[in-house]
Amino acid sequence: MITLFQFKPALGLPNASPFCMKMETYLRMANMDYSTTCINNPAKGPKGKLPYIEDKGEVIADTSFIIEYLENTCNHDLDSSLDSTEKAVSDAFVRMLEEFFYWTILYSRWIDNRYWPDARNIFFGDFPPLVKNIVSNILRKQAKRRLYEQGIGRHTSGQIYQIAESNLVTLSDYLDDKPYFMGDEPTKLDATAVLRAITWLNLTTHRKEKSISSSCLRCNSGVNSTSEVSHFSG
Ligand SMILES: N[C@@H](CCC(=O)N[C@@H](CS)C(=O)NCC(=O)O)C(=O)O
Repeated sequence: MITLFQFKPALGLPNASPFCMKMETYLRMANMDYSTTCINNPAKGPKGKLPYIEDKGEVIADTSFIIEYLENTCNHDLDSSLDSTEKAVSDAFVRMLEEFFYWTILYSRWIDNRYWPDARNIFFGDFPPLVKNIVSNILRKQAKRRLYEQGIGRHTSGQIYQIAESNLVTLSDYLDDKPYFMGDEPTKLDATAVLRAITWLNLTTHRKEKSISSSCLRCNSGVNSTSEVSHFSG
């Protein structure tokens, strides 16, 4: 049986990590037999990030490579109904969400002073107070450096939320009134995109971040219309 290694549930979600949510949703959508093991420290993973899986003694990290592995070994492809142009569009959306939108979530959780105290309590609540302060401050500095190196950390807070909003609008516009992002059937993009919108919606509702509320509402209708996928997220 596949074991999925991921963070424990947080923020009222099965997982605060959009990548862990994507992976577990994919496993559910593909009807695979799996169990989960919660770990706190991503450094324990083979690539220093979560999630990763173990299957028949093999350890695989990174959601893209995990999905590729599962497609090859289990002969199951959620995108089998897509032609090559549709696959290209889907891939571009996945990249937008994972390589671009992701950083705006990271900024809001780890850097924005308005939300950091809450995020710190949620993510480090189980640590003794001294360890909580030391570890969280080290990781916050690391997040700041990564955001700066990626480039998004050089923008103002307003510009970063503007990017988040424009990504959500793009997603919402493409979903339009279709049942799923790529048409009538759920595909890999639904596992990636809907869950990301839910992660964001959950945080913004929690934080009452007004500047992106209109996009969230639009995405919310998308999330509702793809409720079958939301259901897979547990
Ligand atoms: N490309 C990876 C990204 C995974 C990722 O960024 N995971 C984050 C949690 S959302 C993580 O473990 N970060 C810990 C770190 O960077 O130190 C995937 O698709 O699995």
